[in-house]
Amino acid sequence: MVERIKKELKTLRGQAALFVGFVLIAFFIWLGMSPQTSAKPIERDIRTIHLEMKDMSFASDNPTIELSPGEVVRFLLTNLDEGMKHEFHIQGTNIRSRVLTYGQKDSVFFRVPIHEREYIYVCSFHALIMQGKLQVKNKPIQ
Ligand SMILES: [Cu+2]
Repeated sequence: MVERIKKELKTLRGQAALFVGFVLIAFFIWLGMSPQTSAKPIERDIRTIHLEMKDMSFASDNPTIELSPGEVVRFLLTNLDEGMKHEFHIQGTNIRSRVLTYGQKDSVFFRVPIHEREYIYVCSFHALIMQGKLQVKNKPIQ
């Protein structure tokens, strides 16, 4: 086996293969080490809140979600309700997702204000049953 590889390496084809191998390894090392663009650290700091729309609800029970004053959150919405259209809107703001059909996703970003308060999020089409609370609260220092 080793002999065969040695022989192979003496041929032009073998050397070309070796070269391609090195280039690939160098490329993956470069991918891992490449400096991050300025957008990446910011993106990483944003908390993502995934809300699946299913059975005419957000995440089964329209959860009350606590937000910290001043944070930026991303709501990731996925419509898993076959045959139903849903959307996501935070009342009293202009935060609104696209209208999603079954299987579609959308993200909206929300810069949480610095004051404690409560918001209601809804699907405007089914606001009576698809609504939950966002509570902007200072967390007690632990
Ligand atoms: Cu809906």
